[in-house]
Amino acid sequence: MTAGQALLRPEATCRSCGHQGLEVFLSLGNMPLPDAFVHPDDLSQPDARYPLDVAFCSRCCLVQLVGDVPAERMFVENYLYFSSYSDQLLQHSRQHALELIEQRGLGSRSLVVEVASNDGYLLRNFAEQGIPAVGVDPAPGPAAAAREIGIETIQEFFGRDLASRLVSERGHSDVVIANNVMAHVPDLNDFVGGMAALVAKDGVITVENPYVRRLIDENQFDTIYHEHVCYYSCTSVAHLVEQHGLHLNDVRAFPGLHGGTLRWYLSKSPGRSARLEELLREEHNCGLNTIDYYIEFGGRIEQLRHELLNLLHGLQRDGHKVAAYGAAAKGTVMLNYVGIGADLLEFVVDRNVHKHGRFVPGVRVPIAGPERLLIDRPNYTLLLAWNFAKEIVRQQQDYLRRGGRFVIPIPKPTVLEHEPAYD
Ligand code: JHZ
Repeated sequence: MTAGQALLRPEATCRSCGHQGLEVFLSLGNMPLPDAFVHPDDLSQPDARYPLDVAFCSRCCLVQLVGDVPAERMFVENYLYFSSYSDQLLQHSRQHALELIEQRGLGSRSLVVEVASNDGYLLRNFAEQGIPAVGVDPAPGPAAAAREIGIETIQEFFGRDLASRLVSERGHSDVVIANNVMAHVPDLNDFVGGMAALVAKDGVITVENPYVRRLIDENQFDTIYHEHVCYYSCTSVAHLVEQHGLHLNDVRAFPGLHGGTLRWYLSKSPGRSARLEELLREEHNCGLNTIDYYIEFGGRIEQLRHELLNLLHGLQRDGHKVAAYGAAAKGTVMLNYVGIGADLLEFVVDRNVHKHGRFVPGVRVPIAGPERLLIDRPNYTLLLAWNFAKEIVRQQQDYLRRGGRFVIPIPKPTVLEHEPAYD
């Protein structure tokens, strides 16, 4: 496929509406699994690689991957992501919980279920106030961490089966929360059908995910990886949930979270807010609901790839030491797609201790703790976790004072001269 062209795949079926004939607008090639950080004992084994082809459905407007990797391989065998490493995310989640408690009048007789509850980063806020809260998460490490802080966690994938078990054992849920998980589900209708079965007639479901419009507008191509099978807009969410008797009624935007997150509010009765109507209109007017919106994307990220490589090679030629910050899943995609390996980067640092001593899949760059920035003093540090730029730069004042500089890769490779403005 050449840049600026979409390839019709007549055999490919939309995960939401079943339409046959998805239009593939981007191929990132064969990529390793983004969270399969390599243990030193496994360095002699090659990384498993899978294609990353991204398509648009012209019927329901859902952007999605064509092709699946078994979910166990991604979320059970290789999942070292712990939500609690970001203060920003913790604050955001606490705010979300407190708002729900107040608005829904939740108390000791209520039930809150969070799907993909990870290490209990959000449910702890309900538990603290004595509100019954159940987490669902198939990843062993995060589920164990949640139980350690007293959050009841069912270590399974969520779908209709688990929903009906929960209903028969615990009754319907007043609130169902699904943050950064609806993008991860290959069988989307089983997942949304499960949420519809679980939520009470007068209950609410809140779903958060990065917004596909920001992904495209800001070249956030590194958030495209095997774990993320779908990329949502208000239009595609509305189509999806209608099939399950749910109504998309409201939306809120969090521009500084994960590169631009939307929170959608779903319930069993209709009642669209003015701000949702407005956003739906905007999506229509800007062309987000047509393949044309996506078609130039591949060309733009190819350009970004050249610019970033030139910048880093130039720094190296001038005798500078370069490292990276953030062994994020998106970091794996950035390094592998751009072709930044151990020849250019000395190491990647990350706060998540579970990743220390491992290597970034594919490019095999070693991962260490953030203190290495002050010990080794790389002149430039590529900020792979650019979504947390503000939080990370704030923590790294010593590194900056000693002359270190951050390079931000998107929307355009730039050496950061000031504190990032977005929040
Ligand atoms: P972060 C993950 O993607 C995976 P990733 C997942 N599939 C998903 O959907 C998104 O999140 C939402 C570290 N860090 O969150 C922690 C510091 O070291 O952007 C993480 O390893 N210091 C569930 O992996 C990484 O950076 C810090 O101060 O791309 C960030 O990863 C902070 C704030 C983070 O997501």
